Amino acid sequence: MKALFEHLDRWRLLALLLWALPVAALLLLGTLWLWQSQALLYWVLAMALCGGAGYGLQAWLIRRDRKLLAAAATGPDSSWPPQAEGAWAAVEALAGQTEPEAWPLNDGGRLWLLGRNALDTVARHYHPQVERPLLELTVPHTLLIIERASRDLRQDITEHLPFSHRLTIGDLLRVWRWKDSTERFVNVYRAGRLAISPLEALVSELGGLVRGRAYRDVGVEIQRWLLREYVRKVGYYAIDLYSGRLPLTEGEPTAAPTPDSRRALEQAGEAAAATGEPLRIVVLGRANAGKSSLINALFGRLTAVADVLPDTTAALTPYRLEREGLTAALIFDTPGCDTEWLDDKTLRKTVLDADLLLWVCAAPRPDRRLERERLDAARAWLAARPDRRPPPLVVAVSHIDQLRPPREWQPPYDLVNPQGPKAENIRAAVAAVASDLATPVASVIPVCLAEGRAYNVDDALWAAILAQQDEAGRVRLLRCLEARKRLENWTLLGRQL
Ligand SMILES: Nc1nc2c(ncn2[C@@H]2O[C@H](COP(=O)(O)OP(=O)(O)O)[C@@H](O)[C@H]2O)c(=O)[nH]1
Ligand SMILES: [Mg+2]
Repeated sequence: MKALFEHLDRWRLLALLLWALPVAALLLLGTLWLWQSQALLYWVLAMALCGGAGYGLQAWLIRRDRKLLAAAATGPDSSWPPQAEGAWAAVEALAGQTEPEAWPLNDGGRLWLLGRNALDTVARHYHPQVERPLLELTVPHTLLIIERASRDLRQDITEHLPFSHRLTIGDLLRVWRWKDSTERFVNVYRAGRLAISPLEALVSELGGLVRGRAYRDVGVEIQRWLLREYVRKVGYYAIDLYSGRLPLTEGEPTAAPTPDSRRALEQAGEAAAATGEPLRIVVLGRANAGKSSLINALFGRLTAVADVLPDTTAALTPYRLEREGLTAALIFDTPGCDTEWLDDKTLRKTVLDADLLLWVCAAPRPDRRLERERLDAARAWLAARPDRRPPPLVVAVSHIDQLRPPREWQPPYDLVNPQGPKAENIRAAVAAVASDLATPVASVIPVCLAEGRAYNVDDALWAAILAQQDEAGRVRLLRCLEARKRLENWTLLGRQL
């Protein structure tokens, strides 16, 4: 502005004034006329009304913008493991504290520091015992986080800020710079005007105050949003990285089967090369509970060997399950959890490799202490891995046809409003199993698995499995990412050496 005045000599200024004088006189004369015709009060009132309405509208617009910006904020990912919750809360807290005054957009150094703070917040959450946790991050990963965060931010800005494709950082900063220089000039102008026409000056002063604040508010609002989004984005990808979801190599982690599943697919007589990673459904329960029968019932034909003899399944046996509505899956038959074939080590590996657990529990065998112990052990192993999601659990209560009265078997039974002793006993068995195994009743399904008498498998049990499919998919993703990271570490090392 100073430079502008240097170029304007005094004569030019006078010419400008002469141009402006008639218009300025109009204001003065208008006020005089209003005064003379005693309409000044009405005019002031109308002015106040319009001003008030304008102010209200502006306030509403700002609130709406604020809401839109808030809605455009990055949120946590639903497929993150439980451990990520705390990390995300820390990122949100940091974003909430970030104010444009402290982090000017034109200061690259400060912005880099803000990004580092966000990274540090997440790193500290995952390595609380390390003094400088940021140093635990590898260089390629740090660069990858910043690259992803910037790419996302660019997309968000283009989508959510009107005219953002024409908006530059300079435009945003100018809001701040203008504030200072314009204020200085305006003050001079104000003083002069106050001397000429006090009332008009007062009114326009108020209007100016309102307009100026609203304009500045929008600018500040956008800057605040940008800064907070920046923090959230960096935090988001940092959590992604620590959750094992940000591998350095491209491609979907579930696109190819893991080495384990590849072997299982081959065992199930399937060409593994053509498929992605299948959902891994594991059937667990005591010997003779009906695990093999459950698999047969799901297939609708004899697949697994079901026997009256204590246990014929000595090892994990995979079968390829293909049914409408279900993504490609492998279903594993297991030895009874009360046999020597399924020791702690095997059970632990089995549940950590599972995306969905199907627990089969025989209704007429009331002692479920041992089952509960093994299930609780499995829960503890899963809980000790907060970087993974625990597989959902569906419980099938089998042998309900043998519940009292044993001779009666006339399905279907209405278990919501049980009529007669059979239905009542089935309902009681479901409640007992739910409480004995500490699972919600909704995930306990009564079934009959005897050959030729299958009941409730294709409808209720299948529906319960399908209802867990999405969650099982999230479990699978984290499982695959871990497998891939293990592979990646080796292949990258191989390439670098
Ligand atoms: N009556 C009846 N028999 C069943 C039921 N489920 C399984 N069985 C029988 O129980 C025996 C053991 O079943 P199996 O599937 O081999 O049990 P697993 O050891 O858990 O695999 C077999 O003879 C099955 O036919 C059921 O719901 N009702
Ligand atoms: Mg069996």
